[in-house]
Amino acid sequence: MNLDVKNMLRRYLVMGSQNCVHEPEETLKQAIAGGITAFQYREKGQGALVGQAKEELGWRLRRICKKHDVPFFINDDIELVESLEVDGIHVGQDDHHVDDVRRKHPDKIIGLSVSTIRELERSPIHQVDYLGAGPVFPTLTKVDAKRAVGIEWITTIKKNYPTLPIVGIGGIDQQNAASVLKAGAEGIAVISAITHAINIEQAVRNL
Ligand code: 3NM
Repeated sequence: MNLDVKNMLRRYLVMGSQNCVHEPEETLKQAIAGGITAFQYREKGQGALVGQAKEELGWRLRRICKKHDVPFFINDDIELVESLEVDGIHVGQDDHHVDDVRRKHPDKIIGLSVSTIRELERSPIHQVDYLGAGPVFPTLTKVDAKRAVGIEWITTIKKNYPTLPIVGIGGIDQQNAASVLKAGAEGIAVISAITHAINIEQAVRNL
């Protein structure tokens, strides 16, 4: 397992069954063939599975990641940290508090989403291993997404926390991915540009 967080963030697929047009397992396998460097199971929003069905799909996806040595993150749902044997946990501003997550899981990789200076200032940054910066561009995938912050937001975070790894998220596709990296992000986190692609493997390669 590659525990270098910066390399992990390079091509980070975020996905739940609600984002998929193909079978989730098939989508993940093809994305791995295309070269994703991490996977986040984010079963959230309209049409998302809950309870046992959520856990069962999580385990099927987890097994695929294990087989290919791809780091597996869970979005917010700390109930599943043990049962899915996750490598890391990603939380948003309205999710479980980073301090609690860190206390309960001192050895896991923890990522936190930040969209504004205020969020950055009031977050326990010293407790996290990376920041998710977004939405960089407008996105239709997350209905409650904030206003697009632009690549300048990545530059601003970098200025404040030069050594902390950053992954950009929101509206990233093959046309704009390079600009996110150029602004200083270690990687890009993507949902629809991968999950909605006709050829998923090729879509990941193009990113
Ligand atoms: N979080 P797509 S934007 C899950 O800004 C998520 O924190 C965001 O989907 C944030 O790649 C987003 O299809 C949706 O735009 C990303």
